Amino acid sequence: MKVAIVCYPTHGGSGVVASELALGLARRGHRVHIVSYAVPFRLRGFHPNLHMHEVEVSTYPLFKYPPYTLALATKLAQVAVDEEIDVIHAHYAVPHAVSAFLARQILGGQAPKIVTTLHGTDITLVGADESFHRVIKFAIEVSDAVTTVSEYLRARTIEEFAVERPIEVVYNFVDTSRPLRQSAARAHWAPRGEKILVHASNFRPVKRAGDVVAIFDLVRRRLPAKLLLVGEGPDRIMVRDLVKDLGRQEDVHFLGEQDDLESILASSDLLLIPSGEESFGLVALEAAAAGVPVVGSRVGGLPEVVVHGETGYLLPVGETGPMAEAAISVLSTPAEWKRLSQAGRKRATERFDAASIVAQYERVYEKLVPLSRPG
Ligand code: GMT
Repeated sequence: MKVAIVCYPTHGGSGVVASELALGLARRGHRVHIVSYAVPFRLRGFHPNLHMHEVEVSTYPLFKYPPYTLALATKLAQVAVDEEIDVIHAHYAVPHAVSAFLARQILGGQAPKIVTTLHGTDITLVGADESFHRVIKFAIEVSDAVTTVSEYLRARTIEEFAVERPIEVVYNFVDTSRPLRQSAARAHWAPRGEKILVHASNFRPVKRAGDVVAIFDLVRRRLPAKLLLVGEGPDRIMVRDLVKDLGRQEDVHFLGEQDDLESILASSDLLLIPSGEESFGLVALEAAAAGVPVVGSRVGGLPEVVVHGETGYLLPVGETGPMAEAAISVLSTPAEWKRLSQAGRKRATERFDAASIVAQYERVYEKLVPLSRPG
């Protein structure tokens, strides 16, 4: 099978999932073409069966907004013809699924099939915006197959867009066969055996990074601990000010964007994810796979990833006090920490492993592409 994967190249979960899917498909012998405005960070370097196609957008004084959607559609049409693509797999509806549709219209009868994977904010935030609503509904309706990353997101998509077409849930995944590597984080940031709490996000308001600091402050009053903040985004300055106001500068460390999140998670004791909205929460799964218990909010698709009381604790959005109590209890009771850690790793391996989920995507493609096609 020849697949073109369209995704964002950034550190967000949709780009990570698309990149890991590309690697998984390539390992299984498919020819995979990544189409994006830059090489996704997980795909730098050489990977057999994997090919990069960077989209460039021409600038012209008339363009206040460079027309990326059109440049992407043109690139997809070109790659589809040159590489005899069977399936275009668009990750994130805006604008990827729309550009894929345009490419299909350009190509007519010879066009590849379109699979659209909805990731979350393309439905819940961007999609709910009046200026995009109709075009996203259209892109969902005209795709040959649509998947969502959780049951929650499937239900939300049907409700938000009143779509009647079938939508399949294909969960996000982690490669649990990769050996766990610790980073130098523990020795460097917690030399006296302090507990390490970690938060990784794009620091947008939906992540409620202020709550992360509030929870940590309560934990720190009760036990020696450090907080590692991974990622960049608009709320970072607010968070830095909050840390200062609370006098926690010594204990909170801003790591910025990190390519090797896995090893930072593997060096941590607890993940905080108190988001106001989360269709899946990929980092919660990555933490569980690394044997790290999770404390967060009971919202969106997170309960499908984190089992309350079994692999972590989920509490109502904004309840930083109870979240801190849960964190303190987990961190100060070694048997409890171990129980959650082992159950999280087991669940990640059994339910969300790359091998089975990549095979599930393969089946989505195979339903659309006649077996007789070459490749
Ligand atoms: O908009 C974002 O927050 C980023 C977006 C992304 O591109 O990573 O996150 C969404 O997709 C992830 C991968 O499927 C999910 O794990 C996240 O839960 C989802 N974010 C939200 O729903 C807020």
